[in-house]
Amino acid sequence: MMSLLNQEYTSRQRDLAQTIFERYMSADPLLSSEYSQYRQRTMLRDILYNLECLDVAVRHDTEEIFLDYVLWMYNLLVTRMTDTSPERIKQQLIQHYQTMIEVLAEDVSESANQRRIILEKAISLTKQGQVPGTPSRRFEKGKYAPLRQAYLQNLLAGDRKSASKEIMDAIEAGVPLKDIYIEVFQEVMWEVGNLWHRNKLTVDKEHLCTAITQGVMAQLYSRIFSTPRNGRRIVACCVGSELHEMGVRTVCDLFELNGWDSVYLGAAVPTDGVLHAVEEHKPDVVALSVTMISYIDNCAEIIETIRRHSNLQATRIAVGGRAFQIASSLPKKWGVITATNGADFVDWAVRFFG
Ligand code: B12
Repeated sequence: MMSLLNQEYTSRQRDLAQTIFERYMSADPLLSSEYSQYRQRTMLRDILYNLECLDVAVRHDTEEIFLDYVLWMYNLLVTRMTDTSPERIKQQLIQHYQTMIEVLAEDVSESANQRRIILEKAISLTKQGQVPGTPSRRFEKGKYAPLRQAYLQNLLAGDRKSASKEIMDAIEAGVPLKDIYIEVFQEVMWEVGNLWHRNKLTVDKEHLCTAITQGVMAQLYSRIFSTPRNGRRIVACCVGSELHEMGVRTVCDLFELNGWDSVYLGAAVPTDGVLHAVEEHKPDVVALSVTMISYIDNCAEIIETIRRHSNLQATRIAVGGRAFQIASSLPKKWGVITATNGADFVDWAVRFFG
């Protein structure tokens, strides 16, 4: 399996992961010959991450959090463990979830039953799992498909000058900035993610595509900041150890384009930091971005902290990012605003604030 995040875990979580690992390995004698020492080590880390995802799903009563991860993991392994057939990977994963059910059944916590139900669903979902085939359909459709394709090819070639020119020419030809952000940058970056997931693109290329796009975004600033100001302000950031900051940067740029002032704090802002920025800048809206589901807890904590402060009651709180496209019921449960992309979020702000 793949190691996702370098988290700090408690000794109880580590013990549990060790027990699951040992039982899993002894349940199927084939595994010790199939798994190299390296794979066994990364597997232990992945079990910790699996347990964490399950915990987040249970804590927020949102099984989609774990089930989305289960399918994503199956697809990832199929393209990474090329020495093992997709059917065998399925068997291994099912055996793994079964072992989790058995080990967690010995746990007497209140949520034991809920964990079992989610893991049983994970098993049936894995049984139905399809090997990923075709590239994402949205990327290849619509009037911006040629521009996306040309821009992506420049990114992959590491050609900053041509990537930038492609975008500047499109703007000169009348493509609105909003579409450049949502229809080109966002769609291309999502496609970069799909290619990485399907093992068609290496991590260095993923970083390259990100770095070039960040550079091109910066070239658009003179256009974005020239819109007349409307006196509104947004503070925006990623929470926990979240590194995916292009989404919330897009949000800020689109708000700037619509006359707002944005205080863009970037990646991985701790709770105290968000609170300090909100107290200092007194925004109309604070926007919290989460991509990796592990940071949903951090987001919930920040919302609670802001709400505890009586002087911040007027601040509207919004959440968004990939995690809330999966856990789509959470924003309503928490009583906060959400939107699936930056443009829809601006539309909400225009309706709400006029
Ligand atoms: C670039 C990238 C990275 C870069 C990020 C660099 C940076 N400076 O941002 C780096 C290399 C650091 C990275 C690291 C990792 N990544 Co990554 N990454 C991506 C990638 C390809 C693109 C992200 C992006 O820029 N998207 C474009 C923006 C514009 O879209 P967006 O974020 O969705 O934002 C829009 C909306 O969501 C919304 N929105 C966002 N925030 C907010 C907030 C509010 C309030 C509102 C209303 C709306 C809103 O509006 C935005 C604009 O329209 C994605 C693929 C994807 N599908 O997103 C994978 C992806 C997110 N990464 C993934 C993974 C696995 C990882 C790593 C774990 C990989 C690893 N093994 O190291 C680490 C984790 C790091 C961490 N702790 O956060 C997976 C996550 C899968 C999962 N099951 O969770 C993805 C989906 C790739 C994939 N298809 O498998 N990654």
